[in-house]
Amino acid sequence: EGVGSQEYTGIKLQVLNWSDEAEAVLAGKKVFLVAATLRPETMYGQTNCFVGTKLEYGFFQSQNPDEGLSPEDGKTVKLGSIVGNDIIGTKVDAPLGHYKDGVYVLPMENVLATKGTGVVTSVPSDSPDDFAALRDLKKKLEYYGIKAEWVEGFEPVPVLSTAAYGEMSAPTLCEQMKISSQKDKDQLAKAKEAAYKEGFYNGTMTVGDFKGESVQEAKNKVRDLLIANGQGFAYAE
Ligand code: A2H
Repeated sequence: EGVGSQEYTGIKLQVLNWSDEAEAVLAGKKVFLVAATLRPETMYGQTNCFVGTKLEYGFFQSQNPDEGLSPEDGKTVKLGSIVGNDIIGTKVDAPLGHYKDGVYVLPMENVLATKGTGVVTSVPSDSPDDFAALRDLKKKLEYYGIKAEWVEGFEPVPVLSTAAYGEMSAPTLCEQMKISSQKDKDQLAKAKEAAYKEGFYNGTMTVGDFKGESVQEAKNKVRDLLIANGQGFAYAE
């Protein structure tokens, strides 16, 4: 990221139930998918997790079984890898999330191989990219090879409120800007910028442990809570 670096939070999504393809390889192992986010305060609104279908995902042995993947740890041992497509339909725990029984791993077209871990935890209330991609999947289950139960009932959950866009900044912006799919990349980049600025500088939490506090205050508190819970870690990229 040029000068300086971004403060990410790694979110540990524990696998609850593997997809059939992954089950054959990874049955019985305790595994976390690690998602990189700049917005830990939105984790209350997770509805699913995204991966790129063609990307290769490595599996690493943890030094400490409770620590998960530690990027600073030079000694982590790579055990193998699996292609994103083979983990679609895996059920994972979403830390702090509204959907307590877990959420599903789904495909997204715009996941970059070069950013974070290639795992994106999805918050469609506040991320226009996540909202547009999840809506595409719901419209075209067959085309994307998605089972209805992986998306049905997983609606955007309000997390924070802003004067400009209310409690659903991403759906509101996608409608205002006539964004019709995840392929509208230019418009999505603008919507992302608008949602981020308004949410971060003018947002108030409407749910969770820091309800009523400003997003700016809540952000670090939620990150620290995730770390204290053993469900997250801070890192810079
Ligand atoms: B953010 P920046 Cl609610 N490919 O988390 C594409 N996108 C990726 C990625 C990858 N490999 N790895 C992480 N990301 C997403 C939450 C969120 C995010 C919300 C709103 C905006 C937002 C829930 N998804 O990002 O290019 C992750 O999505 C916009 C700032 O480094 C991560 O934070 O700025 C964000 O992109 C990092 O993007």
